[in-house]
Parts: sequence; structure tokens; C-alpha cells
Amino acid sequence: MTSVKTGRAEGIWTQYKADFSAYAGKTIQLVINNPAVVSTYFDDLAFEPVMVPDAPTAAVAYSKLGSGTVTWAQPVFTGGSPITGYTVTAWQNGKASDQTEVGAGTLTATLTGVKTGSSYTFTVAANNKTGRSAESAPTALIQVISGAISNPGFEYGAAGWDLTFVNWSGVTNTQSHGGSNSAYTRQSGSKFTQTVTVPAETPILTYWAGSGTVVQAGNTAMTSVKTGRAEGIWTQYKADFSAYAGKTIQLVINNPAVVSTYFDDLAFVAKE
Ligand SMILES: [Ca+2]
Repeated sequence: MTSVKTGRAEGIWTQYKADFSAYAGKTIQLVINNPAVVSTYFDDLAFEPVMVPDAPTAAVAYSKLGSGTVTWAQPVFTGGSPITGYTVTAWQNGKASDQTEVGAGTLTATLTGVKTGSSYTFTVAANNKTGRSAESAPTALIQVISGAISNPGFEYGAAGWDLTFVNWSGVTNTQSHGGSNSAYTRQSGSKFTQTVTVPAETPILTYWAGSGTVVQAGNTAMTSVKTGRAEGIWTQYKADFSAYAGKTIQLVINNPAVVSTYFDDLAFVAKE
């Protein structure tokens, strides 16, 4: 059985719990087994009633279109009863500012009651028939933005992006065009992907890159041209996504070259 810590510890002792609800009412051989080579003690076993789940883990938040989106992982310990749903809360200065509920099978939620320009942390709690878990560890503090691209400057790590790595790539603080971080692809085939709806009024994607970066709508490579702006190692490019205006696409930042490159500060702007 999977044992998880209850959070209680006394001296050399740590309390664990294991969910035997699959065997409720059944007669089993209860075995206490030491799988390790080292010696161990155990004491004070008890069966307890169904309880609230543990808190969800790995909560990550990002923002676009004036809303906040949170993703998380289901807790390992569900309290001996199935999770019935999750409660997601946006926090500002220690106060709950917005909250939404989603069903048990959903591990993401978008909160629309947050304000563009304001910053929030988010927590997630798991519910079962007994009640609500503790809140998860809070996400990073994120600012709610109006743009169509989540985390367009990579200031919140890779939140909001799906990454495909051929070799080490990711978000780095060794170079940035704006803020403190940028995305880095080390080798051909490394990609950053995000589902976006191309804004009808602002369908021109601009971005800053080192060298050799290509943007794609799904598998279709878009033609990037220089805007004429350059700063240090950075050159600004633009690509016309107006053929996809109002449509939801996979926006892919792809490094087609063998050499490494950086990119940063994506935005959809109006056609000139
Ligand atoms: Ca940045």
C-alpha cells in the first residue's frame, strides 16, 4: 500500500497513513514489512474513519486575456474516499479575491474574477465527501495580463508553455531582453508550444530572438522578418498570423538550427 506522511513527527517517530478503503469490510492479512536493509521500529497502528484528502501538489499559475489559469497534480492520499472536485482560490494581500470549483477529473481551472494589472497567488484544495483539504502550497505571484500569450516574457519560468527538448533547453536567467529570464533552445528540434487564440485586431506576432528561431502555427512555419529594432544580442522579428485571426492554434517557437538561441517578449500587435 502507498504510505504518505500525516505531517506529525515526534523524536525519531514519523506518523504515516495508508488508504485501505479498497478493502473496507473485507478480511485481509495486514503485513508490516521492512523493505530496506536498515532496521526500523513501528508502533501504535490504528484504523481511522474516512478523512479529507491531502492538499494537491505542483500548483502552477499563468495569465492571459485578463484571467488566471492554474494547473496542479492530484494528491496521492485522497482520504479513503474519491475526490469529488477541487476549489481554486486567487489570493491578493492575504485575502481570497476569486474562487472557482471544478470537477474531480479536471486538473486545471481559469479564474476570470481577477483584475488585469493586479498580481495574485493561487492555491488549490481537494474535496471529498468528508470535506475540503488544506490549501496547496501557493503558486508564484503572477500579474494578470490582457495579452493573448501566457507568460510571454518567460518571467514565470516555463509556466503556460509545453516544452520539447532535444538537448538541454529551457528558461534561463543568463540572457534576457526584458525582465530577468528568456527562453533558450540549445539544439535543432527544441520547441516551446502554447495554445493561443490569435487576436483578430492584433494578428501580428512580434518577438525578440538571438538567432535562428522560427515561429509556427501548428506544423506550418511562418515567415519572420526583422522589424528593424535591435538591442545588444537581440533582434526583433515579426510574423503575420492574420490568416489565423480569431482561430485557436498551437503557437510553436522552434529552433531549426544546430546553434543555440534565445528568445523573449512575444506579443500580438496590430497590422501597420
Ligand atoms: Ca523576459
